[in-house]
Amino acid sequence: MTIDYLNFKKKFDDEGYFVLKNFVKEDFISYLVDEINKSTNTVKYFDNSKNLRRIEKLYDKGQYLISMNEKILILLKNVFAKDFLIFKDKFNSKPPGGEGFFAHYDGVFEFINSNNERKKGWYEYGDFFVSALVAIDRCNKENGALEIAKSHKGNFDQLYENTKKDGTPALSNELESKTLFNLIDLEVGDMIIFSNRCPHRSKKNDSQKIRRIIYYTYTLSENGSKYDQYFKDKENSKNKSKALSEKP
Ligand SMILES: O=C(O)CCC(=O)C(=O)O
Repeated sequence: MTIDYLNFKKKFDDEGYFVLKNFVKEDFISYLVDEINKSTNTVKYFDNSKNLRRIEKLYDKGQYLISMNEKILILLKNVFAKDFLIFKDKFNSKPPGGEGFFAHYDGVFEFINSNNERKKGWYEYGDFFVSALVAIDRCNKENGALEIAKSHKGNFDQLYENTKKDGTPALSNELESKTLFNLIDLEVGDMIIFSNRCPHRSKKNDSQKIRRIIYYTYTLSENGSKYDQYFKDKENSKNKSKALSEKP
């Protein structure tokens, strides 16, 4: 398969995101799922019905998880001609009936740190964030696939004005109603690469089957790794409302 990196870069510059079909094969995903299911020393989140909804700190918990990160790093280097480092990582699981996610930017929220200082979300760690979302299951309208909009311009303060300013990066209702979202159907192993400045959301899973994705986020390596600092700050954050899912 030849990959048209220039075309991806153009799409990213124009829209803030692009889709890469068949990034990994189905058997790779099956091994990955085994590793996720067996992973330990991670952080797990459950919803009110005790369904597993998210696992964090897992990108280095198995050879396929590690390989996935390495493959994404190579792709990002080829597209952006820059080196990246993993910033944060999660596995999202949406069980049948599981709630969706409010429309939001990634990382555009304020939090209060352990010294009671007000901090600017992810912008404490950099100003360029790109995420890779890989489908573990088919993602479609019925099961709450990602809906994404063209990236918005602006720095933290400008983007923050478009949010609800409630400790989450949720978009204001006014902006959400004016924004055109594009639902992205994915087959197993397909991937979306997108900027944190792309508004995105997803609906409830109305199907009978689970919908799972991997969601790794990257920062430029020139600023050094922010991974440990991010998770430490997240743990110590005094924000009351950290949840994006409609019923966490
Ligand atoms: O899993 C989804 O449907 C969307 C996830 C998302 O937007 C997020 O975790 O920031």
